[in-house]
Amino acid sequence: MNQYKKIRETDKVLSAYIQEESHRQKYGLEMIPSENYVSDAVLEAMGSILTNKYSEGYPGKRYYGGNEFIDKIELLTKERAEKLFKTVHANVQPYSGSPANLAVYLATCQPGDTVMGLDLTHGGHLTHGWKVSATGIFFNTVMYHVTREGRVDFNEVKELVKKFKPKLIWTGATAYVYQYEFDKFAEIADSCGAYFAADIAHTAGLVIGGAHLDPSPFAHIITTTTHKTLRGPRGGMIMVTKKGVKKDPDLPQKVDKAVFPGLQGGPHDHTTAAIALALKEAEKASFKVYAKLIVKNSQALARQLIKNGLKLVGNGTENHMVLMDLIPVFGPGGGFFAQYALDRVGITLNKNTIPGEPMSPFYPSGVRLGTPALTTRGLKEKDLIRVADWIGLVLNEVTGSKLPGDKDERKDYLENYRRKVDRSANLGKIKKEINHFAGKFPIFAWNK
Ligand code: DSN
Repeated sequence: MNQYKKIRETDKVLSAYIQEESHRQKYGLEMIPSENYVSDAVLEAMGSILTNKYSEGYPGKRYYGGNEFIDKIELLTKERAEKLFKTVHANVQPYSGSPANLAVYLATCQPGDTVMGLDLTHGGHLTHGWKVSATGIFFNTVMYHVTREGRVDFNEVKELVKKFKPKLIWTGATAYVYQYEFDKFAEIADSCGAYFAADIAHTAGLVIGGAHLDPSPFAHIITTTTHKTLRGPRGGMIMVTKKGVKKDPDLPQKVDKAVFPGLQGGPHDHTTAAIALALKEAEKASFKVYAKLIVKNSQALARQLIKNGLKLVGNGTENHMVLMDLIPVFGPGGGFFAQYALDRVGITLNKNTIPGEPMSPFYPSGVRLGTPALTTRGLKEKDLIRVADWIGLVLNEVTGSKLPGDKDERKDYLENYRRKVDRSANLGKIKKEINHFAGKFPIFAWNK
């Protein structure tokens, strides 16, 4: 294998680890809904000489010399982002989603101001004000929730807004199976004069691919990571909409100041270039096909999981992910059992809380899985039906495992569980089938 030849020549130990991970990525089924595979072009940009440069500041206003070409790259990326997301300003420097979101607080709020976001255990994100995040420590955060069906409880949102009059309201999630209701949030935020920020990290690719509602007419600010459905490098962006500039003409400058010098130093120019490439790929007609197929695949997966007797939050999905309620299979706190057994056969997903979670984020009662990465590899609806059948078989194999209520008992129980799963001949057989199946798909099937 010639891939990463120089790494192999320089560091055999590291090279072996990378090869192992590369093998896992090729022969397994990657179903963590926030993960994806990038094109070779994006990968090349990430590994380019652009990593050698420092460029604090913004195009035309840098603190170091030698930035004439970096300026061109950043401007190109910014223009592409603004066009694709229909916004008037894009900052493409955030290192990832969490710093991007923190910059929004810095741009719009003072420490101690009241902000609102979706509760983490109901599918929200840490940076939407969760208590252990800097956003929950330095701001007065009020959390809204979802109903049993997993939809945002807008009656609650309205009441909370009336009572607490937040300065900033977030929408967006990490575990939400419906389209984000930007219009409803906009109406509520406008009623109290709050900034409305849409964090579309999970759905950015779906938005520009026409497979999800568009936040640009509704939100003042849009944040996103660039590595999920958008299929770029690990990075982040903050965009200001026309509506945002109407509310606050200085918002673009406030955002830029918050990112640098507020929070970050030099931007990662190799990442910026890779974002430019991902955005270029997202301009192609085939990206729309990919985005729509992600949703179709996820709906095919959901239907077949239900056919196999499994319970899904919301009984299906409107986007790229499915949230499985495993209480009927394992009782409360059984997400780990599913994650571990599926990992063992090569299906990677993650344990996750479900609405009304009876346990905790560490021992949640569900799993979250999705189709962006598999869609990038070229899997279609019929393939997802097969995948759902394997998931059904694996869960059948380990059904009845139950998380002990007594914390001291848990360690031994979980160790025994792992041993049983590792030794299972049936699971070993399924693993071989899955490795064979996954290995037939290219890593990136959308080169045209
Ligand atoms: N880690 C991301 C996810 O998996 O959804 C959120 O930051």
